[in-house]
Amino acid sequence: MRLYYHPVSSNSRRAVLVARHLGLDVAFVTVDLANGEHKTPDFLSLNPNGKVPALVDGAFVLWESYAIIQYLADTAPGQEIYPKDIAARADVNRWLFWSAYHFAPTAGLLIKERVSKKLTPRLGPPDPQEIARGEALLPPLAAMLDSHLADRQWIAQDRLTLADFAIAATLMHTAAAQLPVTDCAHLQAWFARVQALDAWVMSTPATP
Ligand SMILES: N[C@@H](CCC(=O)N[C@@H](CS)C(=O)NCC(=O)O)C(=O)O
Repeated sequence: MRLYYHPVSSNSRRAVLVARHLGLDVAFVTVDLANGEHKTPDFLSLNPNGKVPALVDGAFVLWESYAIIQYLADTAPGQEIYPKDIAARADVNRWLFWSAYHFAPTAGLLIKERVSKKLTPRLGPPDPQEIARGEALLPPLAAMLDSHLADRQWIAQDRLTLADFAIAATLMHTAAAQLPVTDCAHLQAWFARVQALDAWVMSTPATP
């Protein structure tokens, strides 16, 4: 399999973490976002949205990071991070959808303004209104997750699952995007657990 990604992309990081954790035979191919490689015809033929990550497995091409991590888990024999039991899987899926629909896009407001625009100047200067929006909308989401984690080690099923990798990936930009999550003690303790995993250590770029 080949995973087209960028080391500073949190959506990519989700897929990289899962591939590393599962020890899958995946070749990681960097897409040069700063120079617009993701908008070239070659890359658009893989992902017509012009975004990373994208996964190629033989003739099968898959985009959308959450679909990719589900697929990666389903290809790994004996994996334990994406349950087969219907209710347990639904519990994990619930958090994946929450991440995809609420948490990541909201954090993404701040990541775009404070990280992406720095890396890609053609995106223009930071927009104070978008920063204000992110700063207002993210804390209630973080507080909900924080309280969920008050008496748990992991987000779903009392064990490490795709939900942990999916949500932690977004937090890779906590410092650079000044995400307002640092006073959430339970969330921070859980994030430290994820950061201690080999998959996280192996996936961390030298300069985030
Ligand atoms: N919903 C998509 C989002 C992918 C996405 O927005 N990727 C960003 C990097 S984190 C990207 O490629 N941005 C380049 C662009 O939009 O021009 C997923 O989860 O894979």
